[in-house]
Amino acid sequence: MSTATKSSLDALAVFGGAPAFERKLHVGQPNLGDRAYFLQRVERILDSRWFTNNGECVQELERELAAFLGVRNVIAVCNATIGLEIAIRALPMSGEVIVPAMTFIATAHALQWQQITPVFCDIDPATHVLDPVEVEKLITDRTTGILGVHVWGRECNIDALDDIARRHGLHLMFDAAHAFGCSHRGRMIGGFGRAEVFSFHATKFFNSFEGGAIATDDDALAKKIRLMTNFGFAGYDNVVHIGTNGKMSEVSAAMGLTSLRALPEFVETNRRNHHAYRERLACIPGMQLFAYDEAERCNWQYVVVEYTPAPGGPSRDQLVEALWAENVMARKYFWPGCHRMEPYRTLYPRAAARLPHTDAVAARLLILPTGTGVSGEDIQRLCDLLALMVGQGPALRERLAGRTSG
Ligand code: T4K
Repeated sequence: MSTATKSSLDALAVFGGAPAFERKLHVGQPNLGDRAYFLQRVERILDSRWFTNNGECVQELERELAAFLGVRNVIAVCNATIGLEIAIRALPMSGEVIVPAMTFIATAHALQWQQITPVFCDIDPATHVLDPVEVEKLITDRTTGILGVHVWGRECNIDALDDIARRHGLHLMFDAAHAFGCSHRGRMIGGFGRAEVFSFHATKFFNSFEGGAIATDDDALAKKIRLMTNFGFAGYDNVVHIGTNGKMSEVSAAMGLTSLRALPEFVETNRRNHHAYRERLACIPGMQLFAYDEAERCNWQYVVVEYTPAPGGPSRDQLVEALWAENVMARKYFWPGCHRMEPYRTLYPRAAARLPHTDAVAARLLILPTGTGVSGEDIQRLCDLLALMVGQGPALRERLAGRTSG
């Protein structure tokens, strides 16, 4: 629900007007599939008294995911962060691993958590994924792997990274947290590198409340990952490997199965929303919508805008402040980059010098709400707000700056 269109700066909520939206429009508001199906699965779980530890729903979800992705093995996990940690350890990576800083902090933490140095590498500013030329420059005799991130669901330059990994004898794996339902050369993401890790967190377009999955075509690696996900148990009272607790619960798997049945609807809504944004943002100077490759399968789950203010125009942060006042909870993912957050800023102070594209892109990013909770009318109103804010840019900038300093 939203209120009437605004036509002057005075009407903006940041200056005391009523917010344009009565309820908050979140980036990452969960999608919900068929509630009745989910509740029926939960009833079954309750009746069965089998709540976790490789239950019926987890097994069914793993089978359906493997078929959907076209990979030999899928191991459901409690979240992607633990999934990354397990896959990294199972390969095993050690020493130094090359990774982008343009990612959610979990990618870097999954390495540093196990005393592996994340060597932050710059991105291609056009695609926001690892620049293979820069990757190769960072290889040392301590490097054991490359951890690419298919950020926004846009696939890495997989072929070039694969070639580098082969030539240097490195492990290649992917953080595919954003890339469920996306493809590379027509093949689903999930089957590349040694392993790929998906996130099914509530904020992802496909969710299992919390959750994730590790996909790999390598049967021996999958066996090891399965052991590691369940404390190393090979059977009752028989521990054969170091492990942790990475298991997905039955209720999460039931939600995953529910989301899987609604996948076409979720993707179509995201695609429609993306196109609506594209049409409206094209008329607003300085707003560049990140483009997906429409020749590939795509989940369209992030509406990523690179905003370059006109001279005298409002800054990205001022726009975010003004949008939040209107109940549009736009985000600045992944500003300021992992390298500028602790402990990395202190541990690796020299990393920033080699990340000019990461810093420049991160300073421009504005992520806008999408998903089944966002309608075409919401997008129109939101873009009308942006047009007003940018159109009256110098005045908005001055009033916001004056308000802060006053
Ligand atoms: N690798 C990459 C590249 C990732 O992006 C992520 C996670 C991971 C690895 C690790 O995956 P997991 O271990 O989480 O499976 C959020 C998510 O928590 C995180 O999963 C996600 N990426 C990241 C991009 O976004 P925050 O700190 O921004 O979350 P938060 O609490 O601010 O929520 C985001 C927005 O969603 C808020 O505006 C509120 C809204 N929201 C959130 C929840 C949880 C809802 O409307 N409903 C909800 O239930 O990290």
